[in-house]
Amino acid sequence: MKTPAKFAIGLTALVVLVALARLSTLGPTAAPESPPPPPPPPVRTERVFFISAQIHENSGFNVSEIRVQRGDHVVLVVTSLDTTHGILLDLPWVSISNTVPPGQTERVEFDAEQTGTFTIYCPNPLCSAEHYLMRIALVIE
Ligand SMILES: [Cu+2]
Repeated sequence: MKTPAKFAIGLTALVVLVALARLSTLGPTAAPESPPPPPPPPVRTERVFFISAQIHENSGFNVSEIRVQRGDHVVLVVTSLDTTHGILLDLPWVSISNTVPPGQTERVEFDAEQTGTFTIYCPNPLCSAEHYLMRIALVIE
């Protein structure tokens, strides 16, 4: 059986060993950790699309789909080749209705804030009998 004095010596030796073991893992030059740098701001890519519009009987919009990434800044440069057309876009975060007179060019801009597939329409119901077919799919990935 151990005597209290031997027990105290054994306990002291154990404490010293544990302390030495911990010191050896810390290393002599442990510098204080600095906080990680803040993440860079998201890159906002501007995507420009040149769109021509004419009555659907003569091919309507020259593009049927626009594909962008969420966060992109989208610019639509729309030229009407015959009568009044334009861009009608009713998104959950923005609504745009911009007519383009014959021979004119208009610029429409918005941010692609949510993913999904949306529809861009011609806002002029009188542009032609097939006005309802003038559509562009807007895909935000
Ligand atoms: Cu139209």
